[in-house]
Amino acid sequence: MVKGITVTEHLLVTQTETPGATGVFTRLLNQLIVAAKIISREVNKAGLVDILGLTGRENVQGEEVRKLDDFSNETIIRCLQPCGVVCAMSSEEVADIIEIPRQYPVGSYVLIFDPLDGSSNIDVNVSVGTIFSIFHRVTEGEERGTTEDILQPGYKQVAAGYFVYGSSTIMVYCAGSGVHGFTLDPSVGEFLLSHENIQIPERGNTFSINEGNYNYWHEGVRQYVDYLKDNSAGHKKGYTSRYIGSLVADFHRNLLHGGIFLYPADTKDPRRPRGKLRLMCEANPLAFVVEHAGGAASTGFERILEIEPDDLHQRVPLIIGSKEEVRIAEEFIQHQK
Ligand code: AFP
Repeated sequence: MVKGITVTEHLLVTQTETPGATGVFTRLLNQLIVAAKIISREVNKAGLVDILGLTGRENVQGEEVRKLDDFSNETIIRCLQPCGVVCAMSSEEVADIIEIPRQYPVGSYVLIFDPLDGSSNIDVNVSVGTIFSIFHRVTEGEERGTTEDILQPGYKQVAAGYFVYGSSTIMVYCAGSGVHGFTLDPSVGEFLLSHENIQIPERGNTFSINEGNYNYWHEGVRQYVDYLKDNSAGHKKGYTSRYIGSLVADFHRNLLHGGIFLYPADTKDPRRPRGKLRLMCEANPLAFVVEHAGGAASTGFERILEIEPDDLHQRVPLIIGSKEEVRIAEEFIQHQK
């Protein structure tokens, strides 16, 4: 497809080629894109809040000032709820399933999202993002969606992707045939095709992990990271470390240039022995994207996309990136089982 076409045009062309497509999926993604444009606008203004003296709960227009993660969450819900495209939603910010109110029609899809991933970085101008995952509903007979519709293994995703609000705002999505990237041109307000059919290099020399947790890792992870840093280990090229602390931004860099991101299980916080990142709204969608781009995503022991979820906010260890790098990491981790 021609570089520079809008994401809407790209969706229309690819969906027209999909047998049985009804247009509902295109409408869902379009609504999500509208929400992301609104969030992007607010993220870009985030640093102005203090300059304008908006330290209380109200801004100059007398409107309530909300935290950006709450704002992003509400924006996505407001853009999707009334459209009749989803039967239920789930968000990192909301404990329970998000139901569709009775006054609105329900649709045949389920949307799971992390509205503002990396939000603790906002104050210091670091890139943040929105991650999304889309499934078909599975319940029949129920009018509204239920938890059963949300708790599906990642291999059943119909589409997934993310937005990064960084030096530019970009969108990367995969609906089953290729991973495509679009960059927001703020002068025309459109996402334009900038990265068609992204393929992650099979090897990469970047590793991304929070090394502050070294003493809390299991032995296999420690040995793996020691190996990456060992100049005498016979690596073709030396490894380099890059860790932003904003999953979408770390993931996006490694997707384009190759490399590996790890957030392993650790013993730092006994309340989350399975790691920090969430299966449904972080690991699954990025695993779907990376596999379609030729990479891999694992817990160290199993493929992320095959995990049968048991909780909306289930956490998992995440090892994701270039296929060969993930394989080597698994070898170290499994060896220490
Ligand atoms: P926040 O959304 O609270 O900033 O968390 C970000 C995140 O979920 C993910 O985007 C990062 O990769 C990871 O946590 C960073 O965690 P550490 O600060 O423990 O390294």
